[in-house]
Amino acid sequence: MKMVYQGEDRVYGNVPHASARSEDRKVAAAEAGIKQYRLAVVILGILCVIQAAVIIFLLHSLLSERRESKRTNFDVEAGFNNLTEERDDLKMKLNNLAQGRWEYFSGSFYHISSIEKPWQGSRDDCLEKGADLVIINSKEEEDFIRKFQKVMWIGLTDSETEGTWKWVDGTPLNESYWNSEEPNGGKKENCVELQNFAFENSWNDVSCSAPVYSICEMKVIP
Ligand SMILES: [Ca+2]
Ligand SMILES: [Ca+2]
Repeated sequence: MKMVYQGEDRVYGNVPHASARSEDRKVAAAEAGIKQYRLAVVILGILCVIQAAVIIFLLHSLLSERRESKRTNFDVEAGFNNLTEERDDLKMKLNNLAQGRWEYFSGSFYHISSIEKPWQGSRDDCLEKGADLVIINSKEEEDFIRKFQKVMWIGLTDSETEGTWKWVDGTPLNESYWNSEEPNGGKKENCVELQNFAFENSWNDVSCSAPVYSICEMKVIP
């Protein structure tokens, strides 16, 4: 009986020892599992960050490409519109050249009106033809216009500021061909006609409302 108890003691004495080892193994296995789980979470986190970075990079590239593409399209469209405008302008000028009597000189065509009008009305007629009242830039151009032997409006006025003469394109007067004692009209004479065509100094300031022939200039070569 004693042996039995001893045996039983050994048996009962072994039970907690084996159980503890089993528990240790379970704990170790659980810890290993937790470690693996943590490692997996960290790796997953890193992958998510990399994926997000790749997506942001791709989106940025895509948006940049689209912006660039839009800009290119806009440039092409603007260039096309400019060409269309230039073509229409040339068409109008060619039509007017074909219809009227124009003379070519040094990069421009010139047309002399058949009726006398005030300065502004004459200018409007020139603008309708795709031209403007003549701007005289050189002695050669002054001589060319004098050879028509006609009293004509030119594109020079001091209507804006008395005594400050400006051409119709807004440029100031540098080289002038005033007749002797001209300009002499003060505030009553603000527009200029080529009057004394027999002489190089042929210009006269006169009232803008006077009816006078005019000469248009259409620049074709800048
Ligand atoms: Ca004046
Ligand atoms: Ca005068």
